[in-house]
Amino acid sequence: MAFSGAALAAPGQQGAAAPAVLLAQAGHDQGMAGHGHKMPAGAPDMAHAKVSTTLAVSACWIRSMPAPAPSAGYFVVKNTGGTQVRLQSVASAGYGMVMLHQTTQQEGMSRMSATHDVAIPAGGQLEFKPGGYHAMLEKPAQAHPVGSKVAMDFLFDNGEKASAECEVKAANTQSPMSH
Ligand SMILES: [Cu+2]
Repeated sequence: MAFSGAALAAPGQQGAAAPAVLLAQAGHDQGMAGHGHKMPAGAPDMAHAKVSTTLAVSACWIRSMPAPAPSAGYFVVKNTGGTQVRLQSVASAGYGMVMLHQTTQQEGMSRMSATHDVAIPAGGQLEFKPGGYHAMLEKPAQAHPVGSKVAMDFLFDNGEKASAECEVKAANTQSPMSH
């Protein structure tokens, strides 16, 4: 998990297994985005995904952590479509590397592990929240002060994508979106 300040200037140098995903706000013109992934042939790719009309991400926020700790992103994915869809990956121009993680409790210990293909039920929603699923945000492209907003893109296994503006909140934030 640890990364040094050098990673800020040279994203992708560390953690060679996962190349940096620096997705620009454009679509097809960004020919490099997404390439170099160890993705199975035929898997959807962010640059070519179309914006979904049935999948939406809301209430997105990022827990600001002091460097060199990675930050965590939380959000709600809503699926108004008629079929279950799986969230495959998350990308942000604000971070060199984004992974899907799940926090679980084992014998009283909290631990995080990488996860993939998180299912969003048809006509339902899934909340990524502290203590559960989250996006692990590593190698920030620049400092993201509390109160600033960072765009994130979400890629689903049906070849569609959604995006959200995520507000950076203080490290001690517990549940700012509680409802
Ligand atoms: Cu994590």
